[in-house]
Amino acid sequence: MAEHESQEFGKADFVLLDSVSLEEFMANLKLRFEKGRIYTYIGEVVVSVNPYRAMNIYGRDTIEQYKGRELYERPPHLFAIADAAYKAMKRRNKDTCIVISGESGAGKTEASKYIMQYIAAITNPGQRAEVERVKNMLLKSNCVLEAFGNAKTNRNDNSSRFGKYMDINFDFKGDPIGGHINNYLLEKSRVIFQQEGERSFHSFYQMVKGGSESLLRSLHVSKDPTAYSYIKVGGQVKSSINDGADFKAVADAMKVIGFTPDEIQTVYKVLATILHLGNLTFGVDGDTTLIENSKVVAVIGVLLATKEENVGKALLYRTVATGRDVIDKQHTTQEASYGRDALAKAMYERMFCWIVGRINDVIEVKNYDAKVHGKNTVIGVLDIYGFEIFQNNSFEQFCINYCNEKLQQLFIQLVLRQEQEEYQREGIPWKHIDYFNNQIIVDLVELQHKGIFSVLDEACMTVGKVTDEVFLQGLNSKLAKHAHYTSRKLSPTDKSLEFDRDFRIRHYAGDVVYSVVGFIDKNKDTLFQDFKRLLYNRLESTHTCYPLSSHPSLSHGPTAAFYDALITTCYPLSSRPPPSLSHGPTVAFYDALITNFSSPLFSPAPLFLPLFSSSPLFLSLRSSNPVLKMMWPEGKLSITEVTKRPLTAATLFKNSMIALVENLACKEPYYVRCIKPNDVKSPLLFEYERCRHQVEYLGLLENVRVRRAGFANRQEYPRFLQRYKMISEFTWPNHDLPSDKEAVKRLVQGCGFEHDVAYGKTKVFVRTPRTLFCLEEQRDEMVGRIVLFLQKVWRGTI
Ligand code: AOV
Ligand code: MG
Repeated sequence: MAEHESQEFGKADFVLLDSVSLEEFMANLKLRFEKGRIYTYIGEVVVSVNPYRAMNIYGRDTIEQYKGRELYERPPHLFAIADAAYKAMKRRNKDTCIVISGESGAGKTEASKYIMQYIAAITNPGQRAEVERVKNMLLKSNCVLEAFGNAKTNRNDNSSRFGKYMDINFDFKGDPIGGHINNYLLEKSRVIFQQEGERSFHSFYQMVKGGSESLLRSLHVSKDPTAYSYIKVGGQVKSSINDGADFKAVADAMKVIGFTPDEIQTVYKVLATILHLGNLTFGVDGDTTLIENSKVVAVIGVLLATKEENVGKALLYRTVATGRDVIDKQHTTQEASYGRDALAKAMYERMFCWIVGRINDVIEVKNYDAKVHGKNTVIGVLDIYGFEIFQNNSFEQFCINYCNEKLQQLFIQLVLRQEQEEYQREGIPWKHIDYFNNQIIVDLVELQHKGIFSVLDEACMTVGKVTDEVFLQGLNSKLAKHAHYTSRKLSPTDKSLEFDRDFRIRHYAGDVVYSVVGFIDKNKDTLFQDFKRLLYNRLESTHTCYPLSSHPSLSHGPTAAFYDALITTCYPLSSRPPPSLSHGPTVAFYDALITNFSSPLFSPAPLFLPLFSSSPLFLSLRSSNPVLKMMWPEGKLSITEVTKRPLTAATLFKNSMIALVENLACKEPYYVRCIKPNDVKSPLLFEYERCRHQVEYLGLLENVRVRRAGFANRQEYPRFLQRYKMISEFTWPNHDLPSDKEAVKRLVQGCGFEHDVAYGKTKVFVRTPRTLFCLEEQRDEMVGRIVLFLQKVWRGTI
């Protein structure tokens, strides 16, 4: 018997509630959670409550039960939604996506993994080797990405600190043939800082705990994570996770995916470099800033395959242009620390993106000819960082919470739109249901000129000293009247706004107080981290152009001798131009210079050292490690790309979110709405208020209402017949009416449900759940009678 008849476990679909009220909804959710039924439907949406315990519902036998079945035939499950998305894609050749949302710790990442496992398990019945390979890669990539992109936070021991959207491509047979991962804004500030009780990314602890002695010796890393300041800021080096075992699992997964030994070694070197960087301290001797623990510098030099003095210079000096001269200016200790941290963050972020890129190289669809095999279709799985509120909320939380606003907006649009479209398509009238539309908050953040991101970008472009306070003033003057924005200045008596630096956003999921400190820096990030671009722009602007192609020594491209001549003669470039470049170097010349910068033939003259030495790029470009160089690919950029003004972190994030939403909107969406039952990770505790709040802000009640105001259930005619044909003499075992639609009409008439049913073009719509109950009851009864009858026939008693 399908589970939805059993009252013991509550209603399997919220649309079947006797009346739609918050109380009834909550009572059903609570009952089901307590009975170990963590999934419940709202039509085709799965509501999931994190069980915080291992559930025996994901095994091979369960998978078999869901394979190819319809949603309502089995108890609610992620597998059913995965199957529905898969079937829709296969039957109708449609791209689908599964959007998993919910706050931090609600169970999104776990859900996304079960969904992928299910898809992998039900595909490739023919055991084709190439498909098996792809499936294996897709599954293995999770483990690698979690190691480098997840961390323990105060909300979740395995919190995703990056957003992930994964496309799985299928061939005409419905077997996975490849995929692609898009990653969104990694919370790189975690590399250097963690709040009390939190950890840095798992990868660091995994290496320190799980790395072999010889590996650690070669990296000069000790086995004690508390020896490294960057990863002990939060005071938590242990977690519920077994770091040592995970280290091996991740190393194996990387091998399987196809990372070479050199690549894996380089990853360890980058991790070790970051650990060492964190231990560097700066002091002063008279006027000189110096590194107090110079042995560490030597170690970093070795790890990065560059000279010790390059590292030292990069950390202690920066280049300043005074008029036409270029000089080395020493950092203050504060500036040096800032630069060190920026380098550590940039190195980690680059490495993470490079890892994603390498995985994509391996899983991308190869050798698929759409002309021969037909269109390859896609199921996208979105698992992003959930809404979060911490003790201190900064730029990262702001971006994460904005991202959740965007997804909520998409849910509102698609769930309503889908419903609307279905009624229209089927020729059934539609009634409007009220709901809270969070578009106003999305606009507050992203609107051109008026939105918070625009105000932030504007503040970052301001000439002169830009401070976070300037940004806050901008917000206060532009948004003073906005219903979802306030700040300490605007609401001085508000107790939740403790400090002058605070502003508060009323998000769809709750109020969050953000500290403005660090916004400017984090947003500008892309503006200043790339010192190579700075070099380019500055040199270009101080020199006139010379047509490089006509230069005799360059007719076959720049030679080693050319560079030699350049280096020796052009210092100082502006005051004494080399004769062969009497009109000054051209743009193309600089292009060539930069492109060839990592060439072994090229050794930068003193002029260039300080220019590059303030850049993180300097280290990698000068490094002779080819894997490291791949993580810093700007050397390959053309001049137009290099000279373009870099976008800010906020703008990049906003653009990536807009693109993501557009991509999801053109696919057929399936939703998983995750709920976190308590804050203490207990499998027993259903904190009523906490859950009620989530149900409210997720708009679940409205979802039920929309679903019910129209029709609680809809089924295609043949499917409906197949399930209920035994309850009418006109339809069992077969009907002789002109169409299935006519047969369904006849069946419904016979049961007396006509008033509660509407007939669409391809589907029958059932308004109230009670009708469905009755149908199910009658079906059960008839099935029972038929079985009895057949048994008698077999026994020969009839
Ligand atoms: P999240 O992805 O939604 O948070 P996770 O999927 O990482 O949350 O879940 C948090 C923890 O809850 C997991 O590590 C498990 O211990 C437990 N859990 C979740 N779902 C299940 C399940 N189906 N069965 C058993 N345990 C589960 V965040 O990434 O922080 O937004 O950013
Ligand atoms: Mg997650």
